[in-house]
Amino acid sequence: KKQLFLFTVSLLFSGLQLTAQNPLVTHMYTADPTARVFNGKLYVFPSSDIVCEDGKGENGFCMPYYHAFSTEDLTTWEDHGKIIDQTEVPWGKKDGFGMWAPDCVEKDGVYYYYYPAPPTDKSAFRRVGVATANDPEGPYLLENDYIKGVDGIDPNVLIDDDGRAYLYYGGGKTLRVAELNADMKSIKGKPKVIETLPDGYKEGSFMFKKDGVYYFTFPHDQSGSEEIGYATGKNPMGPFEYQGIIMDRFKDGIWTNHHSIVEYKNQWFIFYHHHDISKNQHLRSMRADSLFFDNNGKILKKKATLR
Ligand code: FUB
Repeated sequence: KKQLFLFTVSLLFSGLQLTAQNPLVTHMYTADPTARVFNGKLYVFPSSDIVCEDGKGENGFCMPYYHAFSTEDLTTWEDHGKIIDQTEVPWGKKDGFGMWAPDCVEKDGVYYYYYPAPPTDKSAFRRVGVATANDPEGPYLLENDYIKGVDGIDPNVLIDDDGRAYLYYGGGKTLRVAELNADMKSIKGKPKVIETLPDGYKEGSFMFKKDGVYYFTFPHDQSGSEEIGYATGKNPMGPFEYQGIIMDRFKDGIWTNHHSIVEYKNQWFIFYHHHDISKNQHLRSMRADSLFFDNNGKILKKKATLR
């Protein structure tokens, strides 16, 4: 099922300053948007919030499946429908409602979709699974088991210029990184805790590389809601030096924010979420805004364009 949605954001695109409307789609709740450019299109892979019933879900979230979205003009969005459902996860609880923030990357023509889910073996709060496809829109084939040695949420993958791939993930107060093997479905050695970041709860990290610099970005909470901050380094596994805040915390009753940063058609964007349709922090909507760097590569702080 394909549907088209119009959205407008405050962005500088193809030389035009457009004033437009966030959130990006309104026919369903979407959170944790990971934006990626594949084959000239901008794809977004969010998680999905639904209303929790009968005590389902965790931490107030009920998140049973993933959709994929794409656009070519940042105005018209196509919903490619459900690409993975919790009931299909071979190693996952079938009533888990715990399909939290995902990521998708491409290597040698194969699309690798990384997602967290609650395992039936109860060995962890979340494990991270991999699904593969020949097209970003699917169909995806789910691996029979989760990635051994990885225990956490919010997987994010960087494929470096030399072809080596790194898996970042979080949970609790720490963010971790492990190098992926060439199969993209297993890790080399033990994950490493990323240090030299600010104290407090951290999750939802997103790594990108620009002009040879590794930008390690992450939601961070010390006082009841998440701001998005970042650190930079010269190595994908750190060390990183904390640089400051990209987006301030919201002060209107939502605890989470979760973002990704991508360049599309010579403009950088930050994708994130807010609860501005529902006013319920467990029913979020994905959004986007343009993002800029100064001449020294520092990210200019972004104020969310709330409507
Ligand atoms: O969406 C569920 C969780 O909330 C995500 O995994 C976190 O990053 C936060 O957005």
